Amino acid sequence: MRRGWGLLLFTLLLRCGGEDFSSGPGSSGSGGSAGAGGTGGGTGGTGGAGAGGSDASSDAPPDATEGDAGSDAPSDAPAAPDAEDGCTPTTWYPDADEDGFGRSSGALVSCDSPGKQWATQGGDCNDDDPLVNPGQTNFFDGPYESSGGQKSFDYDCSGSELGDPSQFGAAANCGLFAIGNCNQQGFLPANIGTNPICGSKAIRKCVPDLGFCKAEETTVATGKRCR
Ligand SMILES: [Ca+2]
Ligand SMILES: [Ca+2]
Repeated sequence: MRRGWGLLLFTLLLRCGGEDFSSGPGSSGSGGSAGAGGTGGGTGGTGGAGAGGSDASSDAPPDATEGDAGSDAPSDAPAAPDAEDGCTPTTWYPDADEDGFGRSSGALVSCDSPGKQWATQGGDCNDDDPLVNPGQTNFFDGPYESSGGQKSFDYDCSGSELGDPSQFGAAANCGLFAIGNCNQQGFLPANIGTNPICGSKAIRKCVPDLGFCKAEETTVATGKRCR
């Protein structure tokens, strides 16, 4: 009889324990899933908040982005006209004699020409005479007068006076020492500009005469040309 109670008690304990064990893992599993759910809920809550945040941020940034884009567009807009202008700053030189070369002083920078008496090339050393400029390639046998009152043959504004190579150069000395080479002729100094023979119309020619080299001077219509 005591054995029978023992079995009954054991059975009851076993049943309760079985339920506990069978439900333990189950409830533990569900508890785990509930826990996971709880975590998920928490995460979901956080996610919700995140989603809410992302919603909030998805609203704000687009606006902000659009706002930025909108603010970028206007800020880009002023730059566009500049590009459309195609403005190329150019240096303009005052060109009073309108020979295409201006004075180096008084230049200004502008996209458009300031007027007829302005040139894009400078270096004109005498802006009162259209024959005088850095582009001059001709030679002249008469001087021009600079602004300082000096006579000059520097028509190309190079800083020196070059003689026309197609004409005679400077006259040589005749006399006793030129006997072996008594056939030269050239321009005598006129001393008008810095090159003594520029503008000279006096030619000296060496001529042999009785064993001596004699000098003969003549005047020519066209003087020594220079630039
Ligand atoms: Ca000029
Ligand atoms: Ca010159």
